[in-house]
Amino acid sequence: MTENTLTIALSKGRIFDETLPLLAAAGIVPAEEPGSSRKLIIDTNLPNVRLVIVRASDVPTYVQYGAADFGIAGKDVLIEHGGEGLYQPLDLQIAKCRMMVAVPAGFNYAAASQPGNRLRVATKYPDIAAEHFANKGVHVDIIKLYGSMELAPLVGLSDAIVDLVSTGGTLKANNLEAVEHICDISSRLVVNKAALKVKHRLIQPVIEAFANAVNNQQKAA
Ligand code: PRT
Ligand code: MG
Repeated sequence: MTENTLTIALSKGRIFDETLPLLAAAGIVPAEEPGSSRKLIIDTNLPNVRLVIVRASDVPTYVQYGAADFGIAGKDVLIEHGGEGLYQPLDLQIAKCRMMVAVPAGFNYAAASQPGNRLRVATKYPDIAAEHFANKGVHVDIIKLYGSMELAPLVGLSDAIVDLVSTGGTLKANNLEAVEHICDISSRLVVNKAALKVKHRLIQPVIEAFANAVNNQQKAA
């Protein structure tokens, strides 16, 4: 953690795309597109600012340990990470989606999820799923998966899944239906607590530029 440089942790894909306008508002323009390059460290137009490209679920870890000063992570990832060592000053209102329970079309979820019953639930989000079903008084066997949750109920691995839904197209294509809304998800700015103190002069203007850009986007919407 060099005092006069800023390292920003981002994931490829939707978060990167939706972060570009926010970075631009803070005067930061990446030198290249991570999609078109295999580089994991990307320079920017500013000599003291660089981006590191990591897995979406690894962003909080890089920031927690100060390997990046700040980053952008989905609320889903932050809940599972726990948020230790991180400030979360801003909801960026990007990469929005919903955490849902889904089951095969026609499955009688209302009957299966009565308090006292037992359900097998496949998910990448064991903490979120466990809390949701504990609140309902439903016993669950959580089956941790790392992707393609939609497959699990189709091949008898689970009764239900807990996953993110945005358009609903993936559920539909696999003959599943959303039966319960757990929470709304968007991406947050996460800042290393020590870096916020030591590099306040560098980080504070970026937080303010992001906040203004988010406000302007909300007004325009
Ligand atoms: O892909 P990788 O394993 O590296 O990581 P990741 O899947 O966590 O990363 P990425 O880039 O796919 O997602 C990053 C973040 O985007 C997530 O942490 C969420 O906060 C947010 N986000 C927003 C989403 C979605 N929308 C989303 N729809 N993340 C995933 N999805 C998936 C969902 O899991 C399901 O498989 O898209 C599918 C459903 O989409 P629809 O449009 O068919 O409903
Ligand atoms: Mg993905």
